[in-house]
Amino acid sequence: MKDITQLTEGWHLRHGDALLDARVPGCVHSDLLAAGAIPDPFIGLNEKEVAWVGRREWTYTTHLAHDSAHERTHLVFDGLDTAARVTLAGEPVGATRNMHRRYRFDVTGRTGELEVRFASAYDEAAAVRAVTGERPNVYPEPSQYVRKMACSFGWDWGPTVVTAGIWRGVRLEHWSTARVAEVRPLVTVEGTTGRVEVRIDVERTARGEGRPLRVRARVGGGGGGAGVAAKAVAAKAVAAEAASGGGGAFAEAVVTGDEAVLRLEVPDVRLWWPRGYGDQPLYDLEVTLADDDGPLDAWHRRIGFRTVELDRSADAHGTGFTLVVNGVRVFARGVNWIPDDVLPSRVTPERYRTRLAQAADANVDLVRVWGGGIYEDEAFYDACDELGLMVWQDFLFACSAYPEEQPLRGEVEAEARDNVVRLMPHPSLVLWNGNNENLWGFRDWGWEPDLAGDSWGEGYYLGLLPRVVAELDPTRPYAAGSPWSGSWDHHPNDPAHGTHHSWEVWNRRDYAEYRASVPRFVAEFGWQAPPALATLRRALPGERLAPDSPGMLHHQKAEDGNGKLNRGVARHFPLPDGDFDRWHYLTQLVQARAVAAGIEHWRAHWPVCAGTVVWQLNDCWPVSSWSAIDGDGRPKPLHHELRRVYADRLLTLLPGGARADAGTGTGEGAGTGAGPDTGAGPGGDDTDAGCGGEGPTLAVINQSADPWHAAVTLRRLAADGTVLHRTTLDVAVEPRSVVRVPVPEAAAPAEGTVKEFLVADADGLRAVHFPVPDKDFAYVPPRFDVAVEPVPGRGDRVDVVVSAHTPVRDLLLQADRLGAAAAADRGPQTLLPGEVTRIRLTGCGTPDAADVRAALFCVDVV
Ligand code: BMA
Repeated sequence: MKDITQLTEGWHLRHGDALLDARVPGCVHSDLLAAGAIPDPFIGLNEKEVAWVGRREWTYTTHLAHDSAHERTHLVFDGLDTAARVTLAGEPVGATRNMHRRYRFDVTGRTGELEVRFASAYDEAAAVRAVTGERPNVYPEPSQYVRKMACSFGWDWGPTVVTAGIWRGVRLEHWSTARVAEVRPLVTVEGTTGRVEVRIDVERTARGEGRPLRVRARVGGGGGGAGVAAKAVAAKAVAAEAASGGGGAFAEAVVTGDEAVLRLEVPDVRLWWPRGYGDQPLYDLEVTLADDDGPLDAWHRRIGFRTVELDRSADAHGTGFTLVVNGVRVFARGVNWIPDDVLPSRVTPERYRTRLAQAADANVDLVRVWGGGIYEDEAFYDACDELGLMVWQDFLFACSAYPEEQPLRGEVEAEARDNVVRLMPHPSLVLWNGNNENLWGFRDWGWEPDLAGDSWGEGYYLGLLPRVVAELDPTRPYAAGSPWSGSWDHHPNDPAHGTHHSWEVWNRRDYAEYRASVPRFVAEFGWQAPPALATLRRALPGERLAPDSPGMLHHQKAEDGNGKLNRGVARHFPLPDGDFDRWHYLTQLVQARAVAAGIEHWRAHWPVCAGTVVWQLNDCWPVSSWSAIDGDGRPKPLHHELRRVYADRLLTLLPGGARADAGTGTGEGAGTGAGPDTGAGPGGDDTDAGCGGEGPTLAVINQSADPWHAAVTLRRLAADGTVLHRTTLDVAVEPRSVVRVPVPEAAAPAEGTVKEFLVADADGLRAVHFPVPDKDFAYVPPRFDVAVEPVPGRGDRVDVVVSAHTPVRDLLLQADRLGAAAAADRGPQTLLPGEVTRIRLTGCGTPDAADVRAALFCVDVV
């Protein structure tokens, strides 16, 4: 049987004349940090102090003594970052230049000092650029010349921390006769039967050549009981058989070549569903290889049975982009995912699980792994399988033109093959996508003339990658890019066709303008806010915090980020002068409102719009960014707001006058000012048939499998909360549909009035509509009482009970002000006079009511 020795101990990193203890998996920065040789790049302005690390060569060493009676020994690296020469006892073993691939070297019979010497990624990039020539990049960094996590080089939310190191596992595999080289399970469902076609590649030693081997695939588990049947079909096989029983079934073939295809069927299969649509049963799939002397090798993964299609058919509105899972058309409630740490080797399985559980807690059902990051660790996809989070996986190309010449072309193909095979067992994976914004960049950001005919990646996105997916993983859909209209016949970011990135609003306009169009699928849009105060205090110790204090500015990487934050606030509120706490509350509030405005409007236009993917779920260090969860893992108010606007049931009031046409402009650059606004959208059909008038529209959204009969109470209120008009609308909403009804004239505040507002309530859900921006509204000074009530039997929990005497708009408890580990269970909420809310607070004991009061904010414009 194959024998594995993990090589994670005994490594050293050479630093000058010193040999530092090294962690493997890990990276140079972590080792230098542990040794006290560099300051923490996440704190203050330290990022600048550690820039030299990425410009140098680094060498890792360990001693390889392991001896084995097996015929072969392979040295296997699951990830080397990036350009490395590997030697053993001074003799070459191999060379690498791709962080995203696994490498396997034959070191049979060799021992001695194992050395992995990493070139600076900058030097590697320069060497490749010298061969391929220059290509445009949104950032002034060489990320397109080296197959390394692009955001290592800095991004508009990330520091420039150019890593090197053995960033994933490394081990010796000792084996004889034959081993399982690759397994590709192709999962399909027909009627009530799940099928898995297991394609197995075998590698043999010379002694194993031609020897009959038994290859067995077994499926079991899934909560399916013993009712699993199996059929076997063997390619190049001498004999095949199948049997079932004992809670599983197997198919077996005898092979003399190096390939086997085994097919298994699971009758009455339990389907895997995205969260909110059903359960996530996972079945065990085991492959074993044996000869007459006994077992040689084994492979195991969990799989799930489900179908996924991407409906891109043309219709009256343009070209759709709708995911269909197990035959059910879904509105994707998505978030974009970036590497959770700029030192990605630090992200543990527990941290993945925590972060993804936070996404699930916000009613997210799709996570897009963005192309400037990494193909994530198994633990990421395992958690998504279990949590029912659909995964959209980008191939790793972002915001630049990529040469298609060698040595990159071969690397791109090898990397694509490696990762498609690695990730395809996961049922959560629903879509492969060619790149982030490069088809758009070519057309709009001046690349086309700059390139003057040079290669730029189109051959990858429209040629190589779809070929690789069709060959290796034909059951999954592939999209060429995000955004992408489906062909060059339309602008790549045309909202009426395929995926759209909506950046014009954050960059230049008020968030209300999200309501000006109904793209078919919004794959990116977002709004910035600073992190939680406790995160800022940790990252910027000793700094007198101000929007433009040195640390705040350093931890804001977006072009004119603070300008855009301030203008975003100033459209709604007087910009607080010198009051950092209020600025912080208002920027976080505007972020939550902005993203909610987009999602509410686009969900209200299902099925024309079939998904929103918020930029962005997480951060990779403490920074002001578009994230819902900050770099220390603390939720911003947006995270709570996502829970509301992504719930199965949503009540929303859409202001009047917002015509919602598909195809109103193409947006602009990558948030970096990279390109001009083309404004070249072709226009589209009116998709907003339900709200032609000037008054507000009530949208009742039901994404659940059950009908919703909502009795919606509409109240028109005076600024002090006096009810001026009240009516109830009975709205019946079919499963997975939306009903839009005009608000009756008597209930609607007059257009432009500063003295009245509208509230809709149904089944514990609330929507509010103010006809004018906050700064123009005639608010009465908010008044409320606060009490702190212990939760019986739970010393770590209290309820903060707030009783309103006036309307209290967007009341928010910033829990982290009460303790670094404190958390509140809700975000901004609007109360009417006489209403009481209970906010569950954990992680800070029983705080004083006065302290709680100081951590409570609300709109206070008088
Ligand atoms: C899009 C993303 C990222 C970027 C974000 C915010 O361009 O794909 O590149 O961080 O917008 O500008």
